[in-house]
Parts: sequence; structure tokens; C-alpha cells
Amino acid sequence: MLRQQPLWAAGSSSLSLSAARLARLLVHLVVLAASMPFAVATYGTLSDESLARIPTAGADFDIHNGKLLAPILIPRVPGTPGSRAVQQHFVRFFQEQLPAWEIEWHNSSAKTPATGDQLIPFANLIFRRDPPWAAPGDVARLTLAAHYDTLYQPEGFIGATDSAAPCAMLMHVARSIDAGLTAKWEAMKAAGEAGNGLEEERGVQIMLLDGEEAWVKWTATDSLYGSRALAEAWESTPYAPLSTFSNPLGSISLFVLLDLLGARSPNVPSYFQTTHWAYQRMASLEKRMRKLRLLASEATKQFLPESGKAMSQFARGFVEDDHVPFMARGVEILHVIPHPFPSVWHTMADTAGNLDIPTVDDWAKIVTAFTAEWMDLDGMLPSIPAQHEVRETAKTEL
Ligand code: 1BN
Ligand code: ZN
Repeated sequence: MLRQQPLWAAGSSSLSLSAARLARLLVHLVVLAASMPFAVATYGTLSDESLARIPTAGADFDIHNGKLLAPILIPRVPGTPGSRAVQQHFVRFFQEQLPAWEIEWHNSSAKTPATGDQLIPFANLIFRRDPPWAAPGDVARLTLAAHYDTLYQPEGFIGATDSAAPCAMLMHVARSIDAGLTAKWEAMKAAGEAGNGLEEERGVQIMLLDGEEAWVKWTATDSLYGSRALAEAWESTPYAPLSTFSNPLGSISLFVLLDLLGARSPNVPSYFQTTHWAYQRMASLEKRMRKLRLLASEATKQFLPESGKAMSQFARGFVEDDHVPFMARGVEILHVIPHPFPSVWHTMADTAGNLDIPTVDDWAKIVTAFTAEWMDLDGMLPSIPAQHEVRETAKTEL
């Protein structure tokens, strides 16, 4: 997929090729040039058949008893029992349903202007799947993020679009690509392509972030508690010498942030010139899935309508959110947040009942397709009935 990306968008501030890796790569290039004089770069789009295999979350997005979404639809103020309950929901889901995913907790604490001298705990959760043969510092990771905390006030605020639904979407993405990743990496092993240094190693991680919301009023210090601590920590956590990337920040190939999704008829602009190509990829998948009648919502226009935006049309301003500490350190960002915000934004009306579930389901499918395409899973996704069988079998074995 990255082959389609312009060079100026492919850079990472901490990308470094060791001499040994460079030598290995050159040997491979010479062998390749000799054996494939007419090699043509392939374009990694998902086929229509693969798009049809992107599953719907269906009953798992039921707001009353759905396995993914319902447990998140409670107040989740950092440091409270509600917050701990959703953390357990996320961890249990990955432990029980997706055991191949590595789980990382990133804990920090801070005072807030609402809580005086008390230290409030913030816990980011990172769920990661890398090629099994790859060293951690050699993997470029598509990073999908959403925040799970809710506002301190008004008391009882649920934040269904902000950001319970985006968290549930990301859980659905993870389970929908899991078997495809296994199949792809097994096929690479069988073909002797595992770790041959010809292509970059590609992984995926899902970040569920804490402490995004301001406790009193949005300022540089009263907001983004979890993401600020995480970006800072990762910047100063070096990978082993001679790794492809110098630290986990440099290994983020693209940071896709979902926020305020789940209301009917969203309009999501393209915010950044340097990742407009990635926006176009997601928009194109949306368009194709609509044409193939794979989406359920009754949208009169695309969720992502700005594929044709000219470079001169990009404004300087952007919405502050969890991407800011990462963007400030050179990470490329795709911010999937509607403009205007949902009408229920930061009100007691941001409830489960005001979600448009077909829209939630469509976003989950669009982001799954984007991730599957990025991870080169064409031809690797199981047929939908088979996928359900796998999940049922896994459950009965527990
Ligand atoms: C998004 C969801 N945000 C908060 N909840 C970020 C934001 C920051 C929105 C400042 C508006 C202004
Ligand atoms: Zn909010």
C-alpha cells in the first residue's frame, strides 16, 4: 500500500537504515533485478470480493446487550469504577478473543484543576500485532486510536459518540482483521518471505487513550493527559541499536484518530495536506462499499466527501485532540472527526439512544477496510460464515 504513497508522505523523523540492513537490501535488489527484469509495482487495493468479506458488527453493537458497545456506555471518568470497568472490558476482549495481540498498559498520573492536590491515575491501553518474526524496533505500525474517558462534568455524562462508539469500532476492526493477519503471515513464512528485508515489516496497533477531556476548561495542561504522557514516554524509549526505528514514536507509520463518530450523516473533512492521500484511500473505500451496497446507513452524501480537495484549500487550523502530542513530534495524522461536531456534543444528550447504529456499523466497516488494505490482506480475509464459526469455536474452547 505504501508503494502508492508519495515520497514526501512516507518519511518518519526517526527512520534510520543500518549499514547491515542496507547491505542486505542491496543484495536483494540485485538478485531481484536479475530475476525480474520486467517487475511492475503492484497497487494494493482490496478487491470487491475482499470488501464483501468485511464483517458487520451487527448485534455486537446493540446498545443494551451488545458484546462490544454496551459495556462502554457508562460514565468513564479517569480513576473511577466506571473507568476501571471499561479497561477490564477491553483487556478481557483481547485476552479472550484475540490472544495473538500484545497488550501494553501505559500508566501515568497528574493533578487536575478540578481535583486539587489529588493525583488522578490515567491508563492508556495499547493492543498490538506485529509479524511474528520481526524485532519490535523494525515494525512500521498503522496506529488506530480513540479515547475512552468521559467528561468529569456534567455528572453522568455518557459520551456515546465521545468516544464510546469509536472504541467499539476499533475492537471490531481488530477482530475483523485478526484471521487475515495470521493467514498473510503464514503465507509469507511458507513462501520464504518472512523477514527477508525486501519489504518493510508492517504491524498494527490500537490505542485506547485515557484523559483526553479537560476537567475544567481546555488548555495545554488541562486536556490530553493520557496522550501527552504516552507521546513523551515513547519519545524517550529507545529501541535496540541498529533497529529500523529509533523509538516507538518513529515506528508509527500513520496515526488514525477516530473521535465524535456515531451520529447520523457525519461530514468528515480532510484536515492535513500531508495525509490527504490516506484520506483519499479511506474515502475511496467508502465510495466503493456504498456502490456495492455493503453499507447500511441512510446517508445522502459520503461521510468522507473531500477527496477532491485542492492543496490550496487546506486551512491552517485544526481541531485539538489526542493527535496533538504525536503530531508535535513529527507523526503523520489522519483525524477522522466530523465538522460540524454532532449536535449532542458535550451535552447529556450524547447517549446510546442518540447513536445511529447503522452509521456506527458503517464506520467500523470503513475503518476495517482501510486497515485491511493497508495491511495487504487482499485474498486473506475469511468468508463471513467461516469467520463466525472460528469465533464460536474459540469461545467454546475457553
Ligand atoms: C473532542 C471530543 N474533543 C473533546 N471531546 C476535543 C476538542 C478540543 C473539541 C477543543 C473542541 C475544542
Ligand atoms: Zn469530548
